Amino acid sequence: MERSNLLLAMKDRMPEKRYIHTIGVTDTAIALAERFGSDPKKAEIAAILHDSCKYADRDWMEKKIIKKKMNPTLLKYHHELWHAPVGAYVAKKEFDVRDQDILNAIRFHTTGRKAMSDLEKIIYIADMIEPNRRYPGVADLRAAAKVDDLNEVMIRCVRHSITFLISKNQPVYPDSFKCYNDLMLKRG
Ligand code: DGI
Ligand code: FE
Ligand code: FE
Ligand code: FE
Repeated sequence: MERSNLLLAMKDRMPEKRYIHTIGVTDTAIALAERFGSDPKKAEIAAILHDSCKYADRDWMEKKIIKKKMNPTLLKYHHELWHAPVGAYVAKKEFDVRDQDILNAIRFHTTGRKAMSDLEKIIYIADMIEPNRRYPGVADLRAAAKVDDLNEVMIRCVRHSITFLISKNQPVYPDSFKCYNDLMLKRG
């Protein structure tokens, strides 16, 4: 599907604010892909579709996670995490996305994971720093994203997410720790 058609489909599935976020992630992801030598076309599709299930019914997502044999650990953690793997499922089923890297970028956009591809990192980062995001520390992350080492940018972003969750007394999904440790251990 074309960019404009995918965007129209997203407009129907989310409130205006989330749609504006989606466009912000898309523009940011394309720019990051161009800068880091990743495929901007893949970044565009992954970004447009990344939050397609942000407002999906919770019970429906729970059933999909069970029925499609997604990681059952997801169900023990906050339902906010579910829109990412279920979004990857919807990208494949409803929007006919076949590219595994695009699907993984959607699937792991909230938690990250060990050994992420460049495209996965780009979507994770774009989601955190797109221009419409407002949270304490976002300016520092935007500045950090200007350095030329994608892994360093990713470390800053995932560290911010984990630290934020801990400061809010929230559990942290294991993939986020695995993501962080993997990047730290590979650091030159
Ligand atoms: O969907 P977005 O708002 O654009 O961003 P996102 O997909 O990164 O989701 C962010 C939300 O998910 C935010 O409310 C924090 C929550 N979250 C992310 N990782 C974890 C988490 N919540 C818990 N409890 N544990 C996590 O590991
Ligand atoms: Fe999301
Ligand atoms: Fe995120
Ligand atoms: Fe998002």
